[in-house]
Amino acid sequence: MQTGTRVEEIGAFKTLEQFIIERQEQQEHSTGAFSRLIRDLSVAAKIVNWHMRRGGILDIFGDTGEINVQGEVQQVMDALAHKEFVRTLKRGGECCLIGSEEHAEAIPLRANGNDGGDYIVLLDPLDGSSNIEVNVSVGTIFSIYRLPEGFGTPTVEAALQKGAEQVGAGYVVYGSSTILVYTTGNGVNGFTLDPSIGEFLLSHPDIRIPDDGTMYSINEGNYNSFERGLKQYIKWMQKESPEEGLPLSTRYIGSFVADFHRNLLKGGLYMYPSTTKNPSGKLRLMYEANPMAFIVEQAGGAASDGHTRILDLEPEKLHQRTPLYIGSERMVDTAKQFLRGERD
Ligand code: AHM
Ligand code: MG
Repeated sequence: MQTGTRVEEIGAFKTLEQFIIERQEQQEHSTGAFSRLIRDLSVAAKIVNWHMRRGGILDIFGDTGEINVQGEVQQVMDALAHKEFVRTLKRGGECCLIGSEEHAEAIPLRANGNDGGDYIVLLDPLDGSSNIEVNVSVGTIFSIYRLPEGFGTPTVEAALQKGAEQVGAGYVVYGSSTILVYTTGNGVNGFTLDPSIGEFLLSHPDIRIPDDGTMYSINEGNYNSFERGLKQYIKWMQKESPEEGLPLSTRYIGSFVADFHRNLLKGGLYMYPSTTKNPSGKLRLMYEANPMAFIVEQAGGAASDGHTRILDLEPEKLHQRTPLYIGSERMVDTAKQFLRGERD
């Protein structure tokens, strides 16, 4: 990361647009469609950011009174973020199908035959939205697939591909600053939105997650419903044992994007396991676990459901949930050893 850069040196940074075009030029047969899709997603993120920054004043924080497909109370900003992403992707013309946390069915954008683009976008338009009212960071998560051959008019089946098939994935954190991080399978790069010029600037080139970390993130209020191996692992992390680098620290914001972003930069492990309330875990495979798993692996980390690599899971439904252990490779490995009962 470039630190200590003075404001008058803003021109020294590469913009997201410049970065995308440079990458595109390196690919021989590129049509530019994928670059335009990333551009469209970044435009939608800027619009959502615009709403977020004015939310308190315009009184658009709070809930809509509706329950979404997840059985959760929908926030006004959830609905607004969903609308802005759908509208921008539709206008952009590179996306043929959207799957969103805020919509029960997949949304086809191709009116008929071959109009429209060849990419499928699955997204959580506003993750952690219950935190908005108290001014805590929230985010957007997106996952991109290519439309497989043979789908003239794409249906949800076209989107049900393994995470390993993703051609791109990213997230945006709307925090103390707004940062967009994405991968296309060639490393991970982060861009900070400069509000004065309205551009995402390359602030975090080639992000690598530390192999090990000192922080773990989990909702420990659910402790009594965790499986035995996980309880043992947590007790181990809390041990007073300086020679083993223990105890570790807990950091849990309750906004997956924000917890993930911190762990990606500093090293750490985020866990949302199976609980009594959420036996299959809480987070959604297709637009939360898969995209973050793609990113973390590209940064040198790991993601598992406790036993299987997230990117190898076979999806069955758009909104299916999965237990999730994601972050520094060594921490994910240790968690798996405890879950298998190999350590106590
Ligand atoms: P959401 O997509 O409906 O916002 O739910 C996902 C969120 C994550 O951002 C966060 O890590 C988790 O739910 C928090 O859940 P809990 O309150 O059970 O700890
Ligand atoms: Mg979410």
